[in-house]
Amino acid sequence: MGFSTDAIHAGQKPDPVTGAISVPIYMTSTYEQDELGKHKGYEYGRTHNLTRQSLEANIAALEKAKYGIAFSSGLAAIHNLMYLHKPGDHIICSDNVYGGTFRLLELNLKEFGLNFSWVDTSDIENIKNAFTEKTKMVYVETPTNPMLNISDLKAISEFCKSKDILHVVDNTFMTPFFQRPIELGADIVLHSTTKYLNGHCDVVGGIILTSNEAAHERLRYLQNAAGSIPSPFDCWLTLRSTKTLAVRMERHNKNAIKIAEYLNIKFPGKVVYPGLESHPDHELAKKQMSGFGGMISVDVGFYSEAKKIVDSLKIITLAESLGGVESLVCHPASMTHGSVPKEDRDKLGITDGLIRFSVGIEDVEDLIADIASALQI
Ligand code: P1T
Repeated sequence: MGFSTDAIHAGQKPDPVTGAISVPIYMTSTYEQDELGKHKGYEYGRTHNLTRQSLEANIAALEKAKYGIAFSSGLAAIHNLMYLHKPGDHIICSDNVYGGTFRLLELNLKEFGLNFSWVDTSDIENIKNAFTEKTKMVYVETPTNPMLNISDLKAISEFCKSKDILHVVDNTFMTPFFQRPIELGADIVLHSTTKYLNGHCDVVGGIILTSNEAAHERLRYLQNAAGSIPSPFDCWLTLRSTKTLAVRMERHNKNAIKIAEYLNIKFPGKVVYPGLESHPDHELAKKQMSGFGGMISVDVGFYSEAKKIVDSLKIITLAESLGGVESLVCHPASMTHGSVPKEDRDKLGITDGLIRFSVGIEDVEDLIADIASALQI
């Protein structure tokens, strides 16, 4: 099936009782059992929910995975994933990840005995050099948040297979519409569904996708044990949103290309967007992604200049998060990546002059006019 056919139909059958086309929102915490020891496969809301199962099957089909496990947030998914480890285990991570991911792993889970190496995964030699006998996982964001660094997923998967360790990819920025890491050999994909998959800035959620039987079984057990489930209503909203993922992503991409080109005239050499030829991994991006997405970062020089611009934008809204139909702008150093130490931020390029655009699907002429007027103030 094609992507949109799966997006609209996978995981969803008309309701057997009424024929309702839209999957019902099963708002129930528990289920009647037929008799002691006999039930319909549904025991308790934390463990089983049909609206959630529909969402899981839907996104699994899009990522070409056998299984999906939906969570209450992207970070809940990442937290659950890390329960796969034991004290002493070592994980190699992209040095630039969402600030909240860094905070969870380096500032919290490290206290439970996990060890993390933060390396530039866009150069596989750095992964090879960081590998030790204790390494159990390579955790990659590509493109990274907010510097949009690109890692070679096929090469990393081959390395992970040769060492018998898990390769995990946070695919939030690309979505399966533009990039499918499991097809490139990754073991596990995860998303903050808060972003493009839900796409309307009205749900916080996460999901893990995998075809690895052992990882799936353990992660599902751990989710039930730890309890970070999404509400049936949030699952329904996200399921409704994936139906339009293809058309939204095409428009995000089209608008972002135009805005990146416009910004590149105003700030030559300071715009980071995988679709620009000036991006150091533009060729790799073209090879492993079928589009460049809606995220753009630009270094405007100083904090004062960044503040002036973000405060002056009118349509493009100053806010954390990304991936919604509405355009947003943020200042990563003080917002999304505030918990990354300043010297690390500076090394990564997350300077006080960096601003990040999440380009929405409004009329691009209006977005460019908004930026043009903010630059004139
Ligand atoms: O916010 P939550 O649903 O818990 O997802 C965390 C997360 C995970 N991975 C990536 C790549 C992300 O960008 C995020 C969340 N990011 C933002 C809130 C942000 O503004 O960048």
